[in-house]
Amino acid sequence: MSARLTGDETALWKAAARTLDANWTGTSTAASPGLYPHQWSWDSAFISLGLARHRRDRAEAELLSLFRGQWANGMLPHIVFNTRLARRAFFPGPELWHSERHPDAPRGVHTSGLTQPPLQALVALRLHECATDGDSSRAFLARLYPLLTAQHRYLAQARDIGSDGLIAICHPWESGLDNSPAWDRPLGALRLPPTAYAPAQRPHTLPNGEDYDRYVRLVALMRHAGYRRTYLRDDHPFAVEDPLVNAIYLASTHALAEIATLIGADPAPHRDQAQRIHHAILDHLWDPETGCFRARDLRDDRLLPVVTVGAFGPLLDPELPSPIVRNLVDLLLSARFAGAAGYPVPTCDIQAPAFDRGGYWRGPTWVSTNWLVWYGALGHGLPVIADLIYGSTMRLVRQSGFREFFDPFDGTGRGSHDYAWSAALVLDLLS
Ligand code: 9WN
Repeated sequence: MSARLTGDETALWKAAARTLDANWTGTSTAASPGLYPHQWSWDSAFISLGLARHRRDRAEAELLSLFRGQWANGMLPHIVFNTRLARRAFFPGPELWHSERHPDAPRGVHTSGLTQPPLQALVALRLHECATDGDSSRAFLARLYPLLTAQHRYLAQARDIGSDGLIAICHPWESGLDNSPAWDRPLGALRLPPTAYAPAQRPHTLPNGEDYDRYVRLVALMRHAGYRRTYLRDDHPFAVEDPLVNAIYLASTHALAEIATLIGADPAPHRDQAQRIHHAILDHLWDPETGCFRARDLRDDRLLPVVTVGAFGPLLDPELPSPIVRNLVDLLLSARFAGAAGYPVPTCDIQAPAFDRGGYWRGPTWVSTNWLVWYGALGHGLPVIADLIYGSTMRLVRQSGFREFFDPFDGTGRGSHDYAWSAALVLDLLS
């Protein structure tokens, strides 16, 4: 803990550390006690950032534990199941995915068959930057590097469905922003076979039953096709290029180049790849008419209408042209986002018809997306934006605790309590 923290901040720091301790399972961190008892991919990356400030050994263990679930084709699954828990501890559990029947899936561990935003390389580099023992930290990076490059190779080979340098999500869960209104149109266009699975019983009521049913049916299609690359490219009905997912992919590709340099490997292929992603984000996801980034539906080659917090993802691109940075700052401060929210950043444009202040990823503020925009703003030397988001995030957790998500107008906490990434990212912000 840093000596410069105020009394209030020290109390918050200790509460966050206690939350991470309580969610520690012995080998990794449960995303939230009760609701999400397993290890999720991008949660694990965020959590590792917090652990790095509190229990360095656990930060490394967390990432290594996640990569135990990596498939032989490089795919890093979005859930690694805790096998010590009852099979019914979470729906959908291992029985939806049948990873054990897939030749590429690891033995002795059950996983999902989808992935999530590839934050791990960015996080691994940040872990190194805050390490006190440089040699041991470099040894950790050297151990992780082949796993990270395999993860990125899978994305470039299997998920560049549009052949344009970007990666596509094949399921809303892969975005991490499950029920974002950005996916309403492609989800609504699906003609899906019925499923044997009943809609899940969830402690909070969102996303609604109909959406949830579609999520499960989309998984069934992928599973029946053996999660095959050619099926995903040619036949799978849901394929969307999202600006937040691709900006994370880009930032992690830059991080991979730096990690390569640190451990004496060749950074050039990662640098080339980063250039390709940078240009593709601008060419395919920037809408000059409305001055914002939007997701692209590859199945009808159109930009999706709703503007979400994902529009600010490209701030993670260190080479984002400054006129576009200014556009994003104006949009962020406008009445569509921070200008009308007491506790920014809402996850959907407040003026969009789909905006819902209590609707999970359809409007509420989340600590994870706040952290990403804060980090991007710092990278572009935007202290006013970074301070605004820092202040709003601190007020949220002080007022409502480490909740899963928050009302963007009055800061009311919603969803799960003791949500691990909310605690972890506060530790990172305070450090
Ligand atoms: C589906 C674990 C995960 C997060 C996602 C969040 C939520 C799961 C769910 O919880 O998703 O994978 O059941 O809704 O949307 O971002 O990784 O915390």
